[in-house]
Amino acid sequence: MDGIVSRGFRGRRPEEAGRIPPGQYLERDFPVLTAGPTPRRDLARWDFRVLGPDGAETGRWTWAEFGLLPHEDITCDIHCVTRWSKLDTHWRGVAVDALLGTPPGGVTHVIAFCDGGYTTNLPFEAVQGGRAWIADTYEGQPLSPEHGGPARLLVPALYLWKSAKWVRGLRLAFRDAPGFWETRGYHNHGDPWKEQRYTDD
Ligand SMILES: Nc1nc2c(c(=O)[nH]1)N[C@H]1C(S)=C(S)[C@@H](COP(=O)(O)O)O[C@H]1N2
Ligand SMILES: [Mo]
Repeated sequence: MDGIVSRGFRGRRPEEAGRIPPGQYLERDFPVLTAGPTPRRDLARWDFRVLGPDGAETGRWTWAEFGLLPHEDITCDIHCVTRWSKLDTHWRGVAVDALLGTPPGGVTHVIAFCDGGYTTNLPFEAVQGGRAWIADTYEGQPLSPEHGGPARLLVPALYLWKSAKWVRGLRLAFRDAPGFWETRGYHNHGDPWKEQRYTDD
């Protein structure tokens, strides 16, 4: 029997079928992938800001204010371009929709910015309509510093490099502006189901 079961499906549970994008393997742990040191920010000096295309601040929340915003429970699968996927991860966070409100006409992209200087670009639709959150809780615990605590962007539909850790805000933009990995050979969009790993994929 074992011999006719293909390698990729051995040991895979039925509920996992069809949930692992091409070229990915199932990971049970939660690897840490960070370019550079883990920033530590005093919560008293943390804020989350939304900036308009002109750079003007259109929204700002302190940590205390952010904590009072409506939070949602999120269960999602996450996919890292280094080929691990993790299923049914549980988060809590604030929907990006609730932070952006109604943006000015003509906005096409958002740029996430972070403590430590990391940035990533996303089409506006990718963070709209319940597709993205600012997550502060993972598996019932405050998000750990290694995984982006106190808060990270969570965009489960795209490779995990788009889920910026230690995120401090979103800048709305009228045009695209590739971020940290997008200017270092990674794909501009990063859809795991289309295997958009590298620039020319
Ligand atoms: N600020 C910041 N966010 C980041 C990164 C980073 O280096 N800095 N790495 C990205 C990459 S490449 C991946 S795969 C995921 C990894 O998240 P994890 O360490 O929680 O697994 O975070 C993304 N977000
Ligand atoms: Mo990554």
